[in-house]
Amino acid sequence: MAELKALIFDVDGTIANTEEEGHRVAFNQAFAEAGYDWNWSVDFYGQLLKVGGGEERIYHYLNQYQSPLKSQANLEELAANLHQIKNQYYQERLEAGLIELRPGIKRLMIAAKKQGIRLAIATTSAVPNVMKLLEKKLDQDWFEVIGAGDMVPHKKPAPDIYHYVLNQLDLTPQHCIVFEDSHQGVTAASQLNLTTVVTVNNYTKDQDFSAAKVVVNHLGEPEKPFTVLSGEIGGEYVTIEALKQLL
Ligand code: XBP
Ligand code: MG
Repeated sequence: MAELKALIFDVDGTIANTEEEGHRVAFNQAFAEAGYDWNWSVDFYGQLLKVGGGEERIYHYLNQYQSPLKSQANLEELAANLHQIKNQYYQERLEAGLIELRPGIKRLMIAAKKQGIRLAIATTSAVPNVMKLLEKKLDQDWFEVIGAGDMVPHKKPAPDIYHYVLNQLDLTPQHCIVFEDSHQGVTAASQLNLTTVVTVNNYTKDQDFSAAKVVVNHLGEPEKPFTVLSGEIGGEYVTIEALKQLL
């Protein structure tokens, strides 16, 4: 059994349910501010989530669903502008306390730190969005490495962001456990043979997680036990001791 030295967390959908009531609503606010009557419903946004990265997601939408605009505007520029506006609205929502951490996240991070296990972030999301979430709900100083957004050439499902984080930590995959919520995230981590624990959410619960070690509904708390959906993990909520058994 290898020694557990670091926990690496995805952000959106894993640390907090940021998508449905966070990013999605902020995208719609940005469209309205820019004078477009587009509205991404909860279900439609689920389809758009297959495109990682907020700017890339807008560009994909413009290209696929608003193609007459192609002759009137530079779609790349428009996507970049709308993404900037959306990020302001998203950060306002974080500031207003509208986005909560998922069960067990803070508890597990505190337990890891007490045992000298290092913490890192590996996300597709833009750096300022990640920083604002950490500032409001956790503590930026807890994280030795924050791998985010455009720090790497290719976003998840490419493994680039995990390469980057492992390099910065100067660790090999066998000493780390990754936390993800999506098929894209697990695909990114599994290409480096990282051991992955998945906490599903409404958008991801039917995805293929065959490359993950364990799939649970959430990390759980003493008063809110988890449900194991696949794989094996002991106890009623995810603990550092149980994670050590996974390596
Ligand atoms: C989630 C994403 C992101 C967010 C929006 O990635 O796909 O694109 O929806 O983020 P992960 P930005 O779960 O890997 O963090 O607008 O900040 O890009
Ligand atoms: Mg995610």
